[in-house]
Amino acid sequence: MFTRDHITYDPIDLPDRMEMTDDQMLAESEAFYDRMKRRHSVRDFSDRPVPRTVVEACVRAAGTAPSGANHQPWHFVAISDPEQKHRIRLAAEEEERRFYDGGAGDEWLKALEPIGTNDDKPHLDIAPWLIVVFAQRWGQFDDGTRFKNYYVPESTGIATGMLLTALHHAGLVALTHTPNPMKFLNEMLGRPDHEKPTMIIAVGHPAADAKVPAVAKIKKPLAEILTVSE
Ligand code: IYR
Repeated sequence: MFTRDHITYDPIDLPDRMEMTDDQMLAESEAFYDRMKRRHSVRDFSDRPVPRTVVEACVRAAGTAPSGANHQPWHFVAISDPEQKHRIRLAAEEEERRFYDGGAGDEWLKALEPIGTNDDKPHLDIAPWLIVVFAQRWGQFDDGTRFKNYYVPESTGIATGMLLTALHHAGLVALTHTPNPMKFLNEMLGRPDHEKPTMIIAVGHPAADAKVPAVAKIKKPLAEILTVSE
């Protein structure tokens, strides 16, 4: 991907310029908010399959994210193989049992009560796809020499957010899942040691009787999340 002949500054005209009036901008941003407020983290999946091409298009969208020095320090592994998903479920549930049996501490477990999570993770079997996100501490030129990556958690977080947005935009639901520790995923998925698994995202369609926690509908009002100085 990175070659040593791409390490000098070479400005080009801004491609794909979007010209909108103020009214169009407002209409677009409000329509986007309207769409995004319908995104929910869903734990109850149906087994309806999702075409690989849809997952690929969503990951391609995630790959357009901005990143430190444009190093794109992420790698996604998409799994639909039922046996592989099951192995991930068993390993994740083992970690989660320790977490919910007290490893998390009282305050954390109390915080999770309204969300209704526990150590049972059937969605890791049922959801047609699991996408595991890896953050890369360093990258490699095509000649094999290493370079350091910068703002790795931030960059990977932005790409992951864009992936969740793309999945929602494609009519899918997702659940971010973070068993702790997650290092078992490196070995299971054959990823190198310098990559840190950050998240498992279960992807699919919601079950007919899917539920979400009522508290998840309570979002902070704009006045609480935005301060304007003009
Ligand atoms: N990793 C656990 C616990 C968990 C933690 C947070 I913070 C959540 O918002 C939800 C769950 C799990 O996935 O169950």
